[in-house]
Amino acid sequence: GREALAPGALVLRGFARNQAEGLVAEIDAICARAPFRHMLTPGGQRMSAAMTNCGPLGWVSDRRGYRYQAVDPDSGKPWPPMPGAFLRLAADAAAEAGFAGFVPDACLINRYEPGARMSLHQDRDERDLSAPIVSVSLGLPAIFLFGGPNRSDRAERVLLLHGDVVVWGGPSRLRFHGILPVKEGAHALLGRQRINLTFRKTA
Ligand code: MD5
Ligand code: FE
Repeated sequence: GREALAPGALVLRGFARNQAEGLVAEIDAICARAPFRHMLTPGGQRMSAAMTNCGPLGWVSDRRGYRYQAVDPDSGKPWPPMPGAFLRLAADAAAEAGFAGFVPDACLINRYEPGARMSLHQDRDERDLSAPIVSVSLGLPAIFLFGGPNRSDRAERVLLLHGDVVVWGGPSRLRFHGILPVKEGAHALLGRQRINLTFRKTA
């Protein structure tokens, strides 16, 4: 089913569920070459979600700030290529939301173990803010905080489950958002983790 969360924000419930095993196999291959790591915020805090990337560009954070770069700072090598199945899924989901021709150049992969969270933030490191972000939830459930254009706006809570895909575009592209601490649990395919793929057009 499809649920309009807000102008520009579309939830596609279970859109990726029947491809999840294939996606997990691709994630395993990616993290064999570019392992999950806990990046530091510019303020020096270790992020509780572990991250890696695939595609031409990857999101990185360290004491110098946030940015997209072609090289994994841990290995000095390019990020693993974006699997064809990732590109197709992202384009198919974006098309459902009216964004035909979405070709992401970055896929940030977030891994949340129980207790991990993501505090309220905006995604604004991308050059072209007219392109949507497509996010794919796998594994343990999470409560997504969907705020407004200002940090102080009250946030709505949205439960995201294994296989759910959300397209964040238009007026929802710059809303504040976050993830509450993931609850303890075990998922049949992914065990004690939630993985979120975020597809972005950054350049
Ligand atoms: C997650 N990741 O579940 C989320 C999914 C991140 C991040 O927030 O930055 O890695 S992406 C959610 C998103 C993206 C762009 C806009 C909005 C939400 N929004 O307007 O609410 O790990
Ligand atoms: Fe974000």
